[in-house]
Amino acid sequence: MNAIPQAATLAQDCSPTTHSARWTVAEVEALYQLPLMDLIYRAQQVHRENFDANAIQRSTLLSVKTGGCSEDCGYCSQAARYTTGTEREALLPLDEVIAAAQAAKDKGASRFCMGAAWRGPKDKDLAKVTEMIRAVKGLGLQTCVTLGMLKEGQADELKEAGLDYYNHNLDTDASFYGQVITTHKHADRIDTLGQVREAGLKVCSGGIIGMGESRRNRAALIVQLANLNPPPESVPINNLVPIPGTPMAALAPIDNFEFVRTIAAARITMPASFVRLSAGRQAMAEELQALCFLAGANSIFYGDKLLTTGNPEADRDEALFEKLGLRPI
Ligand code: SAM
Ligand code: DTB
Ligand code: SF4
Repeated sequence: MNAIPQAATLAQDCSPTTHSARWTVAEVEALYQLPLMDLIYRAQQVHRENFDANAIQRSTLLSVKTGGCSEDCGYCSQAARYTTGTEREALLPLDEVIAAAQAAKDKGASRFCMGAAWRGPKDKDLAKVTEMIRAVKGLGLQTCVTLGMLKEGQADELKEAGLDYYNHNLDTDASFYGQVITTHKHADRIDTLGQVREAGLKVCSGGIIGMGESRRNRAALIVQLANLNPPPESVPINNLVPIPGTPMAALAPIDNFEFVRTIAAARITMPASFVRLSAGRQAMAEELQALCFLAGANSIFYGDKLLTTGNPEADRDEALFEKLGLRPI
C-alpha cells in the first residue's frame, strides 16, 4: 500500500498560504481503501486540527438567471438542449435579489451565492451582476457568484465590486470530463480558476459524485482540487441530483459510504478548506448527513432551494443542528 502522509504533516504543509503537499492519485486511492472507521478517524483528526468540529458554515443559493444554457453538461437541468421542465428566466431584477439575500440573512446564512446558467457572462450581464454583488455585500453578507467561464478582466471587475468567492467546479476528473461535457474542456475550467485567483478572489471549487465515474476518477478529481496552489478555500461535494430529461436521469445512485469516503478524502487532502456537503442533501437521511459531518464536511447550502432543485427546509436543518449540537459559523 502507498504511504499516506500523516495529518499532522499535512496541517503544516498544506495551508492556503504555504502549499508544498502534492497528492498523487495512488495516495488518495489508498485513503479510499482504508477501513471506513480508520478513514473517518483520520478525517476527524485533520478536521479538529484545523476547525471547530461542531461548527458549520451556511450559504444560501439563488438562481439569478435560469435555464437556456448553451452547454451540454450531462447532469444539468439548465442545459437548453435537454427537455427537463426547467423554465427559463431572464436575469432577475435587483430588488428581487436584495429581498432574497435579506431573507437568507434573516434565516442565518453567512454567505449568499448567486448562480447564472451561462457558458460565461457577457460584459453587459456582468455589469448587472456587479450591482447585485454590491447590494448583497451592503447587507453584510459574504458574496459568491457562479457565472461560468470568465474572460480576461472580468474577475477583476468582480473583485472590484466586493465579491468574496467565485464558484467554478472542476466537476469531475479531467480524464472523465469528456464523457460528461463536450462543449468546453476541463482545461478551460482550470484557466478560469487561475484568473479568479489572480484577481485576489477566494476560490470555491468542487465536483459531482455519482455520474458513472470510477473510484479512480473520484480520487483523481480530489487530487486535481487539492493540488491547486493554493487549494480552493471552499470545496463543494455534490451528490448527483438525477434530472429527468438529462442523459444522467437514470443513473443508479452512488453507494452512501463511497460518498462519505469522498468527503473524508477531501477533508484529509484539503485540511484548511471548507468542505461543503452540497447538492443531494434532500435525498439523504439525517444519519448520512451526520456521517458526512463526522467525515469532515463543515458547510452546507441552506434554504429550501438550490438552483432549480430542492434542498431541506431551513427549519429541518435547524432541528438537525440542534440534535447534533452543531453551531452555525
Ligand atoms: N453555469 C455555471 C457553471 O457551470 O459553472 C454556474 C452554474 S452550474 C449549475 C453550478 C454547478 O452546479 C455545476 O458545476 C455542478 O457542479 C452543480 N450541479 C448542477 N446540476 C447538478 C445536479 N443535477 N446534481 C449535482 N450538482 C449539480
Ligand atoms: C455547487 O457546487 N453546487 C451548487 C452551487 N455550487 C452553485 C449548485 C447545485 C445545483 C443542483 C441542481 C440544481 O438545483 O439545479
Ligand atoms: Fe450551463 Fe453551468 Fe448547467 Fe453546464 S452546469 S449546462 S454551464 S448552467
